[in-house]
Amino acid sequence: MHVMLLSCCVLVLLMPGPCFTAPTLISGTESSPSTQPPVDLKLAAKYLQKYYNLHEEPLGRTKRSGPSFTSKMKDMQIFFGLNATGVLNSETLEVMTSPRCGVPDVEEYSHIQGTRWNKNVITYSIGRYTRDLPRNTVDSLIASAFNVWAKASGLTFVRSHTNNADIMVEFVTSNHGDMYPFDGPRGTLAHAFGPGLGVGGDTHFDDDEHWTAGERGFNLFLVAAHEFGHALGLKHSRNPDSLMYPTYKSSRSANLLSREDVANINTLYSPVRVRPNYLARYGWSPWLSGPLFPHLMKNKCAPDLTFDAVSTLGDATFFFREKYLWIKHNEQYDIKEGPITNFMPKIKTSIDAAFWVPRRSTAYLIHGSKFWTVKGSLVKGKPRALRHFGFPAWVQDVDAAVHIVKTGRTLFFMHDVYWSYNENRRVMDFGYPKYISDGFPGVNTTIDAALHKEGFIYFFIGPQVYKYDYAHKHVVGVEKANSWLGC
Ligand code: NFH
Ligand code: CA
Ligand code: ZN
Ligand code: ZN
Repeated sequence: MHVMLLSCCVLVLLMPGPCFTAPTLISGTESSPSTQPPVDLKLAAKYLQKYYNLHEEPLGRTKRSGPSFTSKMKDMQIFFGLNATGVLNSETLEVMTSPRCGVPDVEEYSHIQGTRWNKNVITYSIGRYTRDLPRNTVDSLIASAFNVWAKASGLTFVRSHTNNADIMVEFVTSNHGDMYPFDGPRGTLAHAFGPGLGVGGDTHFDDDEHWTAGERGFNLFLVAAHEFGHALGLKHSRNPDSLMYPTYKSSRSANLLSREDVANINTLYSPVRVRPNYLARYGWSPWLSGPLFPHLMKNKCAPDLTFDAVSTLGDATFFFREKYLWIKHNEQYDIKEGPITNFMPKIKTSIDAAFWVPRRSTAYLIHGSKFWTVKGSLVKGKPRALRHFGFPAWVQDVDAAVHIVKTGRTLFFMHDVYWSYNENRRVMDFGYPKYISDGFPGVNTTIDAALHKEGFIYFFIGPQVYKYDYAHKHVVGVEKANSWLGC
């Protein structure tokens, strides 16, 4: 179970995202007094909407002048090192129509780094090879690419021949099992997932490219070095001299890394942060905050931390809060954390309630009137309607849910009432809803999350957890919710 769970955890935080070839031109019929053909202005507007958060005007029209358009245009020009005129010129248009990645620059570049590996020895393994080069050439180009980063940081890369190395290197084409199919020759050359469990760190090369060890085609060493930057947690750089610049350049100087690349890898893996559980012990610290600190990290030790949902999932306990997730493995001290989408890319929302049915090895994650099934480790298909459990139509969401193995029942909590669902017969028990205060004396408030463990139900209520003896029907203890996360 443990292993299965790990394999599900898909980390996409630093995924450069799928890239597309040149945007198609929208044929313009409108005439315009502007000196620019309207077709280009439309294209520019679309581009700025897509990558620079330019807002569309109502009725699907976007002003192609005005302060917002101009300033977004300037942002884009500054980013690409063009003259920041705010006006669409041929140079700007050329960049806009050249192929690029489908991730907004504002987001992609706004932070130097993302997550990091919490260790300095990182394993890699080469799975599927390309036929463009002999295997041992691939091996040595990949090793050299890792060496670029090893020389610049305190990191060590160790080759493994297993399929559970931190960084799995693979040559694949088009659809290859993640959500980012490759696009055939040219366009996107490769992509890598940021540090993390499962697919985290994995690096894929588009085998529809012609991979070489020299100047022709695409140089595997150069592309791999860029990808491994992502696999270590680096984002794109706006400096064309940086290896982490988003476009391929065959002519790179002998020292591949720019000063910025070196600074970024060392900021991310600075000695002070190499200590494991550093964050777990100290939580937020003023000198760690600010732009150098991964912005999505939540302070799990804030005294008033509450959870939306808590559930067992295999050998681990999952704590959901907004779009964030902490995972505590039962036998391990360290806690994995990150945006929910890092672990379950399909789930782009918060989770209201979650429960685990061990004999089906299945977790159910509820958001609003829908729920996802997580079987073993994978989020299955599309979300289904909560109605499926036999709720009356007026129940559009639930606050908490918990499955009790002994009785084969799942309890759903909503406001001050709860339902009991018979998982064996898959029907709602008769006589529900009942008042929570009747069924659970001592608990007389709305419940945020509930978890069943070793005969007790733990009710997460605000920043507290009530330990409830289910057999004897009374509260036996109260603790801080985040004491579960080692705070
Ligand atoms: C890439 N990337 O494929 C390119 N760029 O230059 N094609 C990036 C990799 C290079 C992965 O991490 C994708 O960022 C394309 C496009 C920098 C090694 C700029 C066309 C998207 C020739
Ligand atoms: Ca390609
Ligand atoms: Zn891929
Ligand atoms: Zn990249």
